[in-house]
Amino acid sequence: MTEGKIVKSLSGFYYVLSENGIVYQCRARGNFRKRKITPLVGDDVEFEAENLTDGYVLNILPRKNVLVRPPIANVDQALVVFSVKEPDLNLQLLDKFLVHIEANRIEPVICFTKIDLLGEHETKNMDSVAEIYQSIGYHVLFLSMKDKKTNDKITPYLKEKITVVAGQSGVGKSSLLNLLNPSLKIETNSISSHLGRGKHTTRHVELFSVAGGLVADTPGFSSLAFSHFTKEELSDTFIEISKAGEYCKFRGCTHLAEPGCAVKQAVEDGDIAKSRYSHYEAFFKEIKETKRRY
Ligand SMILES: Nc1nc2c(ncn2[C@@H]2O[C@H](COP(=O)(O)OP(=O)(O)O)[C@@H](O)[C@H]2O)c(=O)[nH]1
Ligand SMILES: [Mg+2]
Ligand SMILES: [Zn+2]
Repeated sequence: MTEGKIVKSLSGFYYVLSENGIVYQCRARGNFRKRKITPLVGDDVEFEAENLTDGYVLNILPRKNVLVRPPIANVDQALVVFSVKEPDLNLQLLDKFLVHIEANRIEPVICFTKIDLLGEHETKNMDSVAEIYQSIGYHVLFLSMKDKKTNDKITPYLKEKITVVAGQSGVGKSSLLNLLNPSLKIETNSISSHLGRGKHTTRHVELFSVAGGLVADTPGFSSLAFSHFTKEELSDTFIEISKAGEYCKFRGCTHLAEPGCAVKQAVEDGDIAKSRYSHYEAFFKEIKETKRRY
């Protein structure tokens, strides 16, 4: 019996990458089937295979986490890709992605793309945006497909990790993966990821070997609904709000209108960015309204 990692799942077959770098086509066998556990891409498994095409997955090793959309286990990291232009940067959407990523206990790396489209003044603006996120503790990368150094900037983050790529359509996710691994030849500038969910495309999930790690070609966090969130979980996922919140006068302070709120004070003092706080308020409202509907 050998250990390996499922890198692709298609038509009842699981493709297991073994430690020696060979991929074995396997079927599922083993007691996890009785327990109704389905092997997922990203799973570490024990398997046996006498040849390349007739292997068996026998056991699924404990999972660190499970992402639902797309279905991937053991995700370490998410590249949160936002273009600074075309489409314009939307900080509320960025914070929404971060909230969902934090809730899944996945490490985000913020990638601002298309920086070649910025003028000098806009570059300064972007520096202050980056500072907001860096001061929270996030890694922020500025990337352009037209810059040869882009590859070197991002490669160190991918090594030995499972990474999903998150972000709106058109921000440059596919271009980025192609740059990192030209043999992938992923179609760029396509809106098919939206429209193609119907007839032909089974949205199969696959992990590609990129820069010594594994990267999912499927955009991570395709659903950003708050239906599974509680209001408490929301403040936990805003790292700096959760930290400041320890000093609020009341336990369970929502940081909206209570007296002695350390979060509101921190916003006033400029220690928490106004944009971040107003997105917290907006998401809080959204969660409240979602709950009311049920
Ligand atoms: N100017 C500029 N355009 C880019 C950059 N990265 C991607 N693009 C363009 O943005 C469009 C969308 O890119 P794509 O990779 O398909 O985005 P995706 O939908 O996120 O996968 C394409 O026309 C790319 O050529 C960049 O760094 N600079
Ligand atoms: Mg794409
Ligand atoms: Zn408070």
